Amino acid sequence: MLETIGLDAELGRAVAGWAAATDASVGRVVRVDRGLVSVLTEDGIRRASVGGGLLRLMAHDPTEGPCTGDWCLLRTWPDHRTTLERLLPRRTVVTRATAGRQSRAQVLCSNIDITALVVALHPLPVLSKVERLVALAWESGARPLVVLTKSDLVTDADQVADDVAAATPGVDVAVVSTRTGDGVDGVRKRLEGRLTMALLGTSGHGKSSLVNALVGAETLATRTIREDGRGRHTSVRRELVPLPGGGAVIDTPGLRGVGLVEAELGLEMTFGDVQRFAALCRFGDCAHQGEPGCEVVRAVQAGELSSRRFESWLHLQRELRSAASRTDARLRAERTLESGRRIRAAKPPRARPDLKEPP
Ligand SMILES: Nc1nc2c(ncn2[C@@H]2O[C@H](COP(=O)(O)OP(=O)(O)O)[C@@H](O)[C@H]2O)c(=O)[nH]1
Ligand SMILES: [Mg+2]
Ligand SMILES: [Zn+2]
Repeated sequence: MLETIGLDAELGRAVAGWAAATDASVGRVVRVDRGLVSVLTEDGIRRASVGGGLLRLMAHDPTEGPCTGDWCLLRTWPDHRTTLERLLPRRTVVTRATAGRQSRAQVLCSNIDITALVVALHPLPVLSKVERLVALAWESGARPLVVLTKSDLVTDADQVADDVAAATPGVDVAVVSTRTGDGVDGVRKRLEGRLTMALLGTSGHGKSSLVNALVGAETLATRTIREDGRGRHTSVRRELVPLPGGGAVIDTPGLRGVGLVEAELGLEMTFGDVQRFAALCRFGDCAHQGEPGCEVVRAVQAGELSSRRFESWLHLQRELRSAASRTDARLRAERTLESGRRIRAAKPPRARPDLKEPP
């Protein structure tokens, strides 16, 4: 069972020694509700609380805590309680900056092979928003895929798909309608090889409907009706759903504003063309606001670069810079606290649990 959602020889080796020595079992986190974690194991879903060692790591760094998609080790105690003891090293992570003034990364889900950016064809997609999502997706380490949904509502789906493909070089673009079923098989095919796909995007664009179409059943609530009778679409949890033919999808709640953290690589992948012009500006710190010898502005004026793309890139860059400065401020504050603390107690070195050496 776990093989069909990505448990492979490498992961198997990583857990073998430890699991045998401690009688632990392996599983994959399908959902986290506050402290309680639902884990898919060979014996079905088990509910576990987070073990003490892991809690201590989390106190230091919340990203060490379990998230949907994590491979983990569970132990069952004589009183039948189950605890989640360790997380296996994450191969990929989707993160976002947390809301609020501190820009600390929050891990949304892990061990993703494909990040699907789900964008409805109707109303017409805003290209700068798609670019922004794609930048986030590259950062995760997973392969991005743009899924354009609701193709039944428009007549020019292929034209829009071409525009999106032009704005996201090197990224696969799929067109689907969950209403007619068009294109759903194409998305399912991309999960061959027992891959895991996370669905990202703003709510209302059809993520949960796509999960249902892929599974072929009503798995997740696509609709809740509010008291006042107005329809509202919600999916409040990040939930990993195994597909009948192998592979898994993770539905995520709508991302209101996707914050970018350390997305330098994502910018590079998404705006490589703009960055190549920028590298040729006369001044290294050119702000591309009319400085002499600015290659970016020249390219826009010469029609070699669209001004829409230039604006979109500028906007993302500014956002990155301010996120980085917030992180710097937080790190400075933490360092001050830390040096105060060191006077009282020397901190033990922080080590990641080494899975190869059984305790
Ligand atoms: N016409 C049409 N409507 C769709 C399609 N996919 C989803 N919808 C509708 O769009 C709304 C939001 O869908 P949902 O899957 O809940 O979006 P989510 O918030 O991204 O999970 C619902 O009313 C769906 O019925 C589609 O392919 N075609
Ligand atoms: Mg949903
Ligand atoms: Zn410039």
